Amino acid sequence: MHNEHSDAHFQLRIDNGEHIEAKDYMPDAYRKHLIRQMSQHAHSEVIGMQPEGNWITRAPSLRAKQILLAKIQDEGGHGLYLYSAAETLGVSRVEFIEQLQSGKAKYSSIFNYPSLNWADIGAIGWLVDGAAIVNQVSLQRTSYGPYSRAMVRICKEESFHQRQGYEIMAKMMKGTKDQQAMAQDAMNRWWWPSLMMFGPHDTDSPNSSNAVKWKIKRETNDELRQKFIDKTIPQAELIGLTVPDKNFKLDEKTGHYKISEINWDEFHRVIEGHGPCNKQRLDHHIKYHQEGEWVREAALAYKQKHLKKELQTV
Ligand code: BYC
Repeated sequence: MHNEHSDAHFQLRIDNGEHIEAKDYMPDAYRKHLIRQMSQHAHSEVIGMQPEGNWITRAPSLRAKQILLAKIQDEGGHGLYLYSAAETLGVSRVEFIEQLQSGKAKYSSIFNYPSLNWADIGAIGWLVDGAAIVNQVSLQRTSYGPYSRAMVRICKEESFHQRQGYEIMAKMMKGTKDQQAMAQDAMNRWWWPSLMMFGPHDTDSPNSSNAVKWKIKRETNDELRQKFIDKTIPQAELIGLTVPDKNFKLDEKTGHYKISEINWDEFHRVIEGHGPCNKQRLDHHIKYHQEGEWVREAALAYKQKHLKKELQTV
């Protein structure tokens, strides 16, 4: 029999497909790995509200505005579920925000690209949420219970997000020549960065071997990227969009599409802080976080007042 507080017992539980819960024994490295990944994930949801928020006031109809508002609000909610789930690992929300704002913690590379026009809102929903959902469906079976349960809720909303983006793209492709050109231009700009969302190739992914051993990742970066490619290329073709890759080809034998090599220099530049919008995204977060200080103070004062009252009545 293994000691319940041993790494061997922990690995046995993982191998048996059990969920690990907040108060269960876990190796320090497992805890650290999750804190890193889950907080990055939460930051991505929240920072991801910015490129879309840019178009709320300029949505082309009331219907489009309502849908976009609801979607962005969902993303804020996803951030909330994920921060709460990550806090069960012993790090506070305040610390997570400090790590984000100081540049110590990452968020998804994709949100460092600008949203230049309405077609970009279509491309973000279709491609960015589309890539996210492939990853997140897999994460529903991740080994850490609170992360897995957060993912189940998030996936329900994310599939609606993907569809709203695809609907925008399909509508523009049925529109005027200018609208079609806008949709194609958005596809050209968002296609490659969306593929980068899955992270480096498996052979260049330092965190993958532990993630797979501990069943934090149920599928690898390359496996998930391939799923996304296979699903998305036929969707593009169906509405008349051209995939911006001269070499992409369906391999009839495997049923998988082959694509050109991703520009990994660009990926590394962006995750190291030198993408087109890294500074803008962080500056914006810091500014509005500071402006919201009074709301946090008021909420805390309200909580303390009521706690005092409760204690007096005990
Ligand atoms: N961007 O060893 P690897 C959304 C980093 S939001 C930035 O493969 P790992 C939405 C990686 O962190 C949902 N950094 O790492 C919201 C590592 O550096 P560190 C977004 C990246 O963790 C609003 C290094 O590269 N989804 O849907 O095993 C509007 C080596 O990589 C990226 C998530 O956040 C990247 N793309 O695998 C619309 C998914 N890729 O940390 C939509 C959750 C890699 O050692 N995260 N890096 O300094 C994951 O599934 C995994 O963390 C990753 C990377 C697949 C991203």
